[in-house]
Amino acid sequence: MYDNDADRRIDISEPVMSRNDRFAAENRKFLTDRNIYTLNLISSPGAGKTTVLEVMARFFGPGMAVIEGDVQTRRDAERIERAGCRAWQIETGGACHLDAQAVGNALEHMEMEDGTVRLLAIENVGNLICPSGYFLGEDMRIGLLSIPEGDDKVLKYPSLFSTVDVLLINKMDLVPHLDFDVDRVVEECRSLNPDVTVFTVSARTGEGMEEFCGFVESNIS
Ligand SMILES: Nc1nc2c(ncn2[C@@H]2O[C@H](COP(=O)(O)OP(=O)(O)OP(=O)(O)O)[C@@H](O)[C@H]2O)c(=O)[nH]1
Ligand SMILES: [Mg+2]
Repeated sequence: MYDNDADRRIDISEPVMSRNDRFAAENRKFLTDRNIYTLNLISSPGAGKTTVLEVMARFFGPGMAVIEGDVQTRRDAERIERAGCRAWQIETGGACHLDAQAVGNALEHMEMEDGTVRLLAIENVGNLICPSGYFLGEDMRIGLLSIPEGDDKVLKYPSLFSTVDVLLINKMDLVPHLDFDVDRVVEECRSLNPDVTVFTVSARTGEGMEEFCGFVESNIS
């Protein structure tokens, strides 16, 4: 039985800010204070996140920095550095997603105080499910889907595709070789997420990449 003592009541209507969301809010403040626009790239393993970022690194040059999330190895960070941008690798040691605290630790080490960096891209661990529940403090969430994965994935993984700002369909050069209905994917994504912006690209041939990079650039203040 509860009495009327207000001190003993818990107002369950008050939203509970999760631990991750508090770290994400700190990241957001850190980044907006430095005028850095932030992307969170999410896809299954091998959809082409790093290849897209390599193209972006050549477009944005040292104005872009990258945080790479992988279970293990520095391989993706090394690729980004070779493409001309500074990169910080987070090895999660088993976790299937990045969380805001890990990103915050990386931000403290990245030395972005000189004002050169206008754009930060975070490549999440390859996974269509776990990363979607963790806000990292980003301004734009990008979901990548590549042609070899199949055109049925959007409704099978709604936690991601209902929360993305941008749907990036990659490996368009493979459309002639595989059964992939691009219109179906776009339609299903819009059914979950009417405001989503869609780009069709090939990071390998460069098709559509200038339009995509231009769109990202137009969002940077
Ligand atoms: N044909 C084709 N291959 C691509 C394209 N983009 C990436 N690839 C290839 O797809 C493979 C995986 O690309 P990555 O960029 O490493 O994929 P990822 O999403 O970063 O992978 P993880 O970091 O392991 O999750 C590589 O062999 C790329 O060369 C594309 O547009 N077309
Ligand atoms: Mg990668």
